[in-house]
Amino acid sequence: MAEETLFIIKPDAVSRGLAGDIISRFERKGFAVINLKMFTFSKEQAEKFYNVHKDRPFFGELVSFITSGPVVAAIISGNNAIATTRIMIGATKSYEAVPGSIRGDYGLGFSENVIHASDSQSSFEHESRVAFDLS
Ligand code: FUP
Repeated sequence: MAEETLFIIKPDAVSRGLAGDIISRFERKGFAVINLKMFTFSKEQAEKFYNVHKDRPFFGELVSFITSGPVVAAIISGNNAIATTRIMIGATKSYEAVPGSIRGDYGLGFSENVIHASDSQSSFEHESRVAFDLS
């Protein structure tokens, strides 16, 4: 059944020129790109986006990193999009993510971990509203 999800190519990957490769991996997998946007998060927008983590000790670092440069946000559609995209991005710590996954192939960081993807329908709805400035 077709489902939509959101991913955000983070500032580390955009600055390294990896956005095209990463988008291409989702296209080759069979997903359709429904919406695509390059922008830089404001602090307020980032705090709203990561609201679920607001009481965590790493919240400040997370907001500071995601606002540090341009990101590329995409909404994609396809079978089982939310769970399949989470498999494709790999483990949170890039240095532990298996090669073949996006984090496993492109990164070594933890907070700087290449890509974000929604982990549920409710996070997709919240995150896509914030990233695409929808009300
Ligand atoms: P993920 O869903 O894989 O992006 O990971 P989480 O939702 O657990 O964490 C969100 C982001 O916070 C991750 F991209 C990495 C960052 N993070 C830290 O920087 N330090 C931590 O201790 C935990 C997460």
